[in-house]
Amino acid sequence: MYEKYVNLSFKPSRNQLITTLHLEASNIKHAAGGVAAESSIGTWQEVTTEKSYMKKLAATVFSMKKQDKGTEIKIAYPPELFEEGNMPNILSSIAGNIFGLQELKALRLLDIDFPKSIIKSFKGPELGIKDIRRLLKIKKRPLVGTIIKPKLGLNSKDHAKVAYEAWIGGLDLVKCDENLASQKFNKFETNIKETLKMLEKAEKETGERKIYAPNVTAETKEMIRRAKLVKEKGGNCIMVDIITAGWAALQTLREENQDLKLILHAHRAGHAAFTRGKYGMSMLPIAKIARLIGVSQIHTGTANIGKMESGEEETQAVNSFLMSKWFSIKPVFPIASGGLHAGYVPKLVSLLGNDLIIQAGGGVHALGTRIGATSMRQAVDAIEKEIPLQEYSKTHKELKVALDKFGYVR
Ligand code: CAP
Ligand code: MG
Repeated sequence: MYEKYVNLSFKPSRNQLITTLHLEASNIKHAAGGVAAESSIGTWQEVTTEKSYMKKLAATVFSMKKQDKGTEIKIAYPPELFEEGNMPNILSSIAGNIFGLQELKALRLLDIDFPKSIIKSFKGPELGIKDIRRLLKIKKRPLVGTIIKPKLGLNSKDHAKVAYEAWIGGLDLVKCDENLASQKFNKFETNIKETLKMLEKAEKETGERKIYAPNVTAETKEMIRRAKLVKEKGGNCIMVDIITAGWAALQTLREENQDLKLILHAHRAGHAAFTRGKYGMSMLPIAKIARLIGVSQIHTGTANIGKMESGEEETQAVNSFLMSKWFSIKPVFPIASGGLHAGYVPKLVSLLGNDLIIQAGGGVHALGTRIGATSMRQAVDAIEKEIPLQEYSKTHKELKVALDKFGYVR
């Protein structure tokens, strides 16, 4: 039954959507056919209701390559199978039921190649890398930022004070943590009021533009309300947890952002539930989906530096996609975050390049926010001046504090 969805001599046309998957099963051809059937028009039985006019909508497995472990398969989908501009719908086919098929021992979606017709049905980022650099007047160097820590619990005034210390210390960006919303201890409205006041003060005192990324993650209508409030109060960025908020909500927020013109900071909290396991999807498809919908900057990992698992090659591949030319879809800023500190900056930049936002939470606030912030900025300055960190720390005390505490990596 499922084998009829496999045709290894099939040559997909350019307008087809192509997925690449890693598959493990005892009968590969049957399992691969099952994935193509269940993600397009088929099921486990031939049904009497099938019409000949709809067969052209069937997906086709056109490549099966044996790997050391498992098999890499490629599936071609006619674009008419999907509703253009509807990301949840596209994913409900290509990344929906298939992971639950009993005969599979592993199934991971490694990549999605969207055809032009589908790409054109999404707007992509309202603001991309170029817009962010223009706003900050930072041409080349990596951006440095922090996450307010403790991640939850500070009241609005203390939250704002930490942000001020971080900006005054030299950081470009301050963000809320992924699980801060509008809890009683720090309501969104007072958070915005107090912190944007501090942003203005820090900009005046440093003569530099700064970014504040408050977390608007909530029910969708409420997210829009919060995003509008940020705009009204003079903010330049909002953050959303794209996995827990969901793709439909992100599409709605992006639609609204056509008018708001805010930097859309995408946090990926929850991604590791399915990017790490035997069943799920890799970060590359997530990055493609997020860029297509229209985030401005997105967490993509630290190339196995720091506290979070993320392969070096994988992070490099995801980041280079985010910055690649993709029809008229703007390039997106990759963000490295998680267990980072000033001592890691040279290694991060050597692995991931200058078009990078480097964020450190514990690595900043453990030293005293202002000192930690300055250590991050000095690390980036040292790279720009091509001076080894240890050398630079001899004349930059905050960097020395960081290297003494955390050490550094060549
Ligand atoms: C980092 C962080 C980020 C994670 C996200 C945290 O804090 O704020 O959310 O880095 O991981 O809560 O852990 P620290 P990723 O700097 O104190 O580790 O970027 O991999 O999605
Ligand atoms: Mg966090």
